[in-house]
Amino acid sequence: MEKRRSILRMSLICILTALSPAMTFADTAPSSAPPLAVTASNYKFAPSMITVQVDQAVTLDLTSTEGVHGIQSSDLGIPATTIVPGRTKTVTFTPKKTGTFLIHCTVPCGPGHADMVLTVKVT
Ligand SMILES: [Cu+2]
Repeated sequence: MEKRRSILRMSLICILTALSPAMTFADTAPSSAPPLAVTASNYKFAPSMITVQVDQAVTLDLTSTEGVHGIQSSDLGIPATTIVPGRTKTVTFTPKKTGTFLIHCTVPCGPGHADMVLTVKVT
């Protein structure tokens, strides 16, 4: 009986040892989500709305096809970021609360500037 218990214990240790690398990988991976591409132009972001997960790091690949634009959100932890044609700006942030956040373009870019909004849904 004691021997059987010992074998069971050893089996359990082997199973946990075999599983732990995968568990460690899942725990330490900052984000399994692929980067989200957001393209700015006069006077919109495309897509105009993105959905991200709370407490999960997300990376935005920001480009502009027309004009200089920008984003910033203290609610979401997005630093002031200028988006210039011909360059990809990469921003990584981790949303800390759920909700819908409107990010207005931070660069006065022309007549449609006031309506230029990127909506970020955190679920
Ligand atoms: Cu603007």
